[in-house]
Amino acid sequence: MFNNFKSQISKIFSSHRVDDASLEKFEDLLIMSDIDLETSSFIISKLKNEKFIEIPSIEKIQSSLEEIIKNILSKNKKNIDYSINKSPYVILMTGVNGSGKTTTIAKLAKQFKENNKNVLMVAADTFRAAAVEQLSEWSNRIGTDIIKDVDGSDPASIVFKSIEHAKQNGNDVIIIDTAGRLQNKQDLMDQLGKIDRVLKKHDDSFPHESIIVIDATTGQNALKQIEEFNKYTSITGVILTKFDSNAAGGTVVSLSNSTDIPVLAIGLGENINDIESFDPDKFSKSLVNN
Ligand SMILES: Nc1nc2c(ncn2[C@@H]2O[C@H](COP(=O)(O)OP(=O)(O)O)[C@@H](O)[C@H]2O)c(=O)[nH]1
Ligand SMILES: [Mg+2]
Repeated sequence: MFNNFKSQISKIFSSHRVDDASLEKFEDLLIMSDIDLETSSFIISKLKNEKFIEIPSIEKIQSSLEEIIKNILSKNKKNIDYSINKSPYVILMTGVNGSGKTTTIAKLAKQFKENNKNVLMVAADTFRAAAVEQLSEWSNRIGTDIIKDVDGSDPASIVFKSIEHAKQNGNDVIIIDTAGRLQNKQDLMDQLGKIDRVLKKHDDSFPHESIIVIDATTGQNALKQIEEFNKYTSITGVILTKFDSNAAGGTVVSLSNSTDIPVLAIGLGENINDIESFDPDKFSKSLVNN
C-alpha cells in the first residue's frame, strides 16, 4: 500500500537525531502521505515529547511513531457486527460516484450472509440505470433479496417499500444503495435527506448505520466529503476503499484524529471478499513498516 514510508523515515532520520531539521522533513512526509496539517503537527508534537536517548535507533523512532499513530487510530474504534441481532438492521450507504458504494454493499452482504443473515439490498440509486443493474447482478451472485424501482418511483418511496418488504419477508439486514452524489448536485443531496427522513418515520432508530464510502486515494478531500454528507444523514462510520491501489494511507489517520467517526472497514480490491474490518494495530504497523 503506502509510499515506502519506512525507507523515507530511515532517510529523514539517518543521523538518528530527532531534531527540528529532521522533524520538519518528517512533517513534509506526513503531509505528502495525505495527513492533514493539524494531524501532522499533532504527530510531530508527540514525537518531540518522546524521551528519546540522544541518538535513538531508527527502530526506536519507528516504534514510537507506530504507537502514536495507533493511539490516534484507536480513538473511535468500531467495526461492523455481522452477527448483530436487531431485525431489521438498516444500513444506508452514501458517498460520491465511483467511490465503491455498490461494490462495498456486495462485500457487506456476503459477510452478513456468512453469518446467516437474510439480506435485502435496496436499489435506491435510480439516477443511473446501470447502477440498478450492477446491484441486481451482485444480488443474484450472492443470493440476496433485492428491491428495485419498477415504475419510476422516487428513491425515498423505494426505501419505504423496502422496510415493509423486510418486515413481511423476515429480512434481517437492509442495505440501501444511493445515487453517487456530487456535493454540487443539490437535488440528489436533498433526496438523500428525504431517504433519511422516510427511514426515521418508520422507526427513529433507522438507519442504524449511515456509512460513507470514500476512495482512499482521494486524499484530503475525504474530510470535506464527510462534512457535506453529514448535513443530510448523520454519518456513523466510514469505509475506505481501494487500499490495493496506491493510497497514501494518511487519510485514515486524518479522519481518526479530526472526527469522531470510526473507520469501520477497508476495501482491498474489486472482488467480493476484498474487505477487512479496520484494525488500528495492524494498520499503524503496515503504515510505518512499509
Ligand atoms: N481496486 C479497487 N477497486 C474498487 C474497490 N472498491 C470498488 N472498486 C471499483 O471502483 C469502481 C467503482 O465502484 P462502484 O461500486 O461502482 O462505485 P459507486 O459508484 O460508489 O457505487 C468499480 O470499478 C469497482 O470495481 C477496491 O477496494 N479496490
Ligand atoms: Mg453504485
